[in-house]
Amino acid sequence: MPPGHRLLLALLAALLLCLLVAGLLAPRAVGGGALALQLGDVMAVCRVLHDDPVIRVVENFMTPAECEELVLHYAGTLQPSTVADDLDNTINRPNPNRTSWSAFLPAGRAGDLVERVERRAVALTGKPLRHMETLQLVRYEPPGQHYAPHFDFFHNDPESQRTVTCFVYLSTLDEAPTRFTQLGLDVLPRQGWACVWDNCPAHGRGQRCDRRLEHAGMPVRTATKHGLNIWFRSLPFRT
Ligand SMILES: O=C(O)CCC(=O)C(=O)O
Repeated sequence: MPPGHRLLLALLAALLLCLLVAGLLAPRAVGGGALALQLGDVMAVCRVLHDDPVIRVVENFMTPAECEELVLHYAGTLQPSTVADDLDNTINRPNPNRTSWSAFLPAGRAGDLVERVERRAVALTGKPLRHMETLQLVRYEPPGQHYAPHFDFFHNDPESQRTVTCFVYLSTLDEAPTRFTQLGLDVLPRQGWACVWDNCPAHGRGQRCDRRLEHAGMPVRTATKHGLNIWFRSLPFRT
C-alpha cells in the first residue's frame, strides 16, 4: 500500500477511535428525561427532580455493597452530630435541631472506596477535589432522630461558602425523606442514590445563597437511616 494511503488509514482509525471514546463518555439519554453518566468508575443515571432551583437525583452513585462497606467500616467512629455556629462557621456544636450521629472520613487514598466516591462526586459536580470538605457519614436512629429544616450554606457568608451539596443515601427507607420545605419536595432514601444541588449558584457575584433550598432530614420512625454528606466550598478546603 502506498505510504500516503497508510497515513490516511491511520488518520481515519484515529478519528473513529476519538468518536467512539467521545460517544462512550458523553451523557446519553436513557428515557424519562434521564441521562446515563460515566462518573469515574461507575455508570450512573441522573434525573432532574426540580427545575428551579435545580435538584438532581443520581441513581447508582454507589453500589449497595459499597454503601454497606462504608457504614460498617466507620460505625465505630460515630459521634453526636454538630452544627456550625451562625456567626463563626469554624465553630461546631451539638444542637437539638440535629440529633443524629456523624463521623468524618479520612481523605481517600489511591484506589480505596472513599477516593473512588470522591472522584465520582468531582465528576458529577464539576468541582475541584481540593474544594471538597471531608466526607461526613451520618446515622439517624429510630425513633425520632432528625435534622430540622436548615440551609447547608453558612449564615455568616464567609468567602469560602459551602456551595454544592451531594447527599448520598446509604440505606433504603420508606420514611424519613429529605424534605425541601419551600418546594414541597420529598426525596426518599434509596440506597446508593445521590441528591445534588447548588446552594449558592451566584456566589461571588454579589448574590445571596438560595433560601428556597432549605431542607430537613425528616425523623426516622422505625428504621435506621445512613447517609453521606459531600459538600464543596467555593474556595479550596483541602491542601
Ligand atoms: O438526612 C437528610 O435527608 C438530609 C441531611 C442533611 O440535610 C444534612 O446532613 O445537612
